[in-house]
Amino acid sequence: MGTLHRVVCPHDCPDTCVAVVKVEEGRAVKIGGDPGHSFTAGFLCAKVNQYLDRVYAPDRILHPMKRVGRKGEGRFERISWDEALDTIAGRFKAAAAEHGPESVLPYSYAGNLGMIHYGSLDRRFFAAIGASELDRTICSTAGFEGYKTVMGATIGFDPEKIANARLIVAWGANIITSNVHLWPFVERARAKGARLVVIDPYRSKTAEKADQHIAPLPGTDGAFALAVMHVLFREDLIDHDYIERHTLGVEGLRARASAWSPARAAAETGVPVEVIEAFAREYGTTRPSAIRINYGLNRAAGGGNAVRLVTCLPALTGDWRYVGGGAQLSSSGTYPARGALLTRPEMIRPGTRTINMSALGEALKPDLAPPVKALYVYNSNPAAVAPDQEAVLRGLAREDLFVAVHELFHTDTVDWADIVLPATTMLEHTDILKSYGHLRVAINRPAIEPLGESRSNTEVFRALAAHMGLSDSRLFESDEALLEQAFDWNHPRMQGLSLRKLDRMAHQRLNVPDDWAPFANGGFPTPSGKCEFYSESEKKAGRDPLPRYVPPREGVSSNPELARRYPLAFISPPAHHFLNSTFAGQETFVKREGGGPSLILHPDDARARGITDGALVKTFNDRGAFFARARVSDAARQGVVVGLSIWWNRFCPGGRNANAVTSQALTDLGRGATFYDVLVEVAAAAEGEVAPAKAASA
Ligand SMILES: Nc1nc2c(c(=O)[nH]1)N[C@H]1C(S)=C(S)[C@@H](COP(=O)(O)OP(=O)(O)OC[C@H]3O[C@@H](n4cnc5c(=O)[nH]c(N)nc54)[C@H](O)[C@@H]3O)O[C@H]1N2
Ligand SMILES: Nc1nc2c(c(=O)[nH]1)N[C@H]1C(S)=C(S)[C@@H](COP(=O)(O)OP(=O)(O)OC[C@H]3O[C@@H](n4cnc5c(=O)[nH]c(N)nc54)[C@H](O)[C@@H]3O)O[C@H]1N2
Ligand SMILES: [Mo]
Repeated sequence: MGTLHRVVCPHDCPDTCVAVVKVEEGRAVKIGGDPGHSFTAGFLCAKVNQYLDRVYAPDRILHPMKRVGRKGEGRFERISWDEALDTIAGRFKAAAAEHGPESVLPYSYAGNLGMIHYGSLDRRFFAAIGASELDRTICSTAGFEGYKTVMGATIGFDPEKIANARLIVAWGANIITSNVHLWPFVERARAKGARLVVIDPYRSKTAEKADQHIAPLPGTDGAFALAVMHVLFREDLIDHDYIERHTLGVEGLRARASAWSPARAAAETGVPVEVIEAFAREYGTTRPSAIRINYGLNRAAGGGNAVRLVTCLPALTGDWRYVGGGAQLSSSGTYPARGALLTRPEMIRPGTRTINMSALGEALKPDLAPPVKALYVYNSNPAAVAPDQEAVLRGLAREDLFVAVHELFHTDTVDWADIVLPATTMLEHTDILKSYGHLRVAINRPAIEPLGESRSNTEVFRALAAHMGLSDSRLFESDEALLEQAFDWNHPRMQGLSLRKLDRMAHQRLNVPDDWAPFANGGFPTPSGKCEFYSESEKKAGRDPLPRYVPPREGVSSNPELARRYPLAFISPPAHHFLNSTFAGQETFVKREGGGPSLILHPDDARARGITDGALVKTFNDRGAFFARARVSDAARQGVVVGLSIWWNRFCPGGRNANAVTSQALTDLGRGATFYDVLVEVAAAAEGEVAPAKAASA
């Protein structure tokens, strides 16, 4: 008995799975993958398999609340939606009256990637009241800019066709953890003889299963890529015909590469010369080769140029000629999405200031002019995920800062809220989704009624606009109207797709050929129509028209003075059972991640510090410190320590996670965060030195 419904996972992951939910008497009782989905192929990840525990979690926030305790104490009392919305509206108006409307700041990211709940009425609402604009840079803007400078758009090989490749390079990509539905296609290629090479400072789950693991120092990928090109040019392993017809600026690129001999790159990256040479030869002689670039290499000072350099490689070798060859960072540019129709940038008042979300700590300083006086957080957990945590927490702790948080769970950010609003899950609202890791569109219809008094993001913004006394009809559009606006339905790639069909089929592939090689005959969506090694638009913007190596800000060789005090590079990539900080509040997943934060150190680095496996260690630099259990293992290369993330602060001994040591410095392109560009020192800690972590909730 019961009915079957299909919903779409909206979490920030390239896979965008369609799940089948069984509902009995209004209650969801079972969840599984949709076998009819060509990419996700009927299985769900370890996290979403347990999704009903999340939907029906006893600690889910189900009604609006106001703070009753001290700031940061996290004690709340139930109130009505009217009281909550009137309070928020009143505080927004008061802040605007005293300090101007820019003293209101929205803070959101990709807690929900559905097109309407990620960005639509929210953007219109904050533009209408004249709030500060938020530059959403915390994840991918550096890589995006790097890729787009070369390619024109984030379009790459069809991920399903990676099965055709004979060499697969996972570059800063932990496929098994953060893109698991690509893995079966990789395995299919390997069954036909393909080799998988992983380029990652850490022996990730993917690197463990690879044919070869190359471990450069964090933030040095640009030097590695230049040396690969150096060998490709030197040994003439390039596709002259493809370069001649479809690229721009090869001579400039050749000149840049000539300066990066494998020996020079070896010194910078920590990868032996022979390894660089052998990789370059293999890449230069294996067709088709597919580079799965992911965001791991875009989180350092030179992350934009690193991705830009790697993106140049397949045009040099002519890999774009082949189905399944080339590179892929994100498939998002393949979709004819109409973001501007959803968000209406024309509503932004000219001259409105923009605040970079990756420097939230700076933005919350009381002496900013005008100061931020009201913060509205949704789809994000900045107290745990934003860099330079001490600065962020100092800001959130300001008595004069009003904080509203729209959430499902009592996150670290909720601790600092004055007003808390309950949000819905994918089972309870409507949305439409593209993907950044495949080529399907999916529609999400509610399977059950919203739990408690929870409301979706769009619903809240309609209600907030009403409580603010606003009347612009664009602020009140229905979810149905927004779905219609999400895509250019007349675009050739949308031929055969429609809302009506999606309602029937749940998901459809974009109208691209089955055997799609997007740039086999050139046709790059750049200003010149070519693959741009040289970019005139970059030059016009006052930047380097050619890609180059930008070393890490906090590198052992680029910043020797800092490295004397803090000699270890620190990276904090995703833990397998968390999704950023989502799921990190659930006991099941906390247990599967070992019960608390750990720090992986190479045996040599551990020995030099008298640290043994399982010991409590303190990881620190000038910005802050966090505590974790040492895991002594050569999965971390020498000189690099790894703290899989993102833990909730409250479950960390001492109440701080990895972001206590990360910095607010920004990337070369895209103004992005530099989470993996950090130097630290690690020391054994006395057990009594820190307050123990709180236990994970049920
Ligand atoms: N299970 C799970 N899945 C996720 C997420 C999650 O938290 N958990 N997060 C989602 C989100 S928001 C994103 S953006 C993506 C992120 O997923 P990915 O794009 O795969 O990026 P990261 O996990 O940041 O890094 C991938 C690998 O890059 C390595 N790396 C770190 N620094 C460098 C470097 O300088 N050079 C190179 N070559 N490699 C480096 C890391 O050790 C890591 O193993 O995954 C999404 N999927
Ligand atoms: N140290 C370190 N820090 C990092 C990273 C790292 O690798 N290392 N990765 C960075 C990256 S790549 C990213 S993308 C960011 C991610 O940072 P965030 O975007 O903040 O992602 P999450 O931590 O998953 O928090 C999303 C929150 O949104 C809530 N949410 C989910 N759905 C909805 C909804 O429909 N409505 C509302 N109102 N809320 C909802 C969830 O419950 C969750 O608490 O973190 C960054 N921070
Ligand atoms: Mo991300």
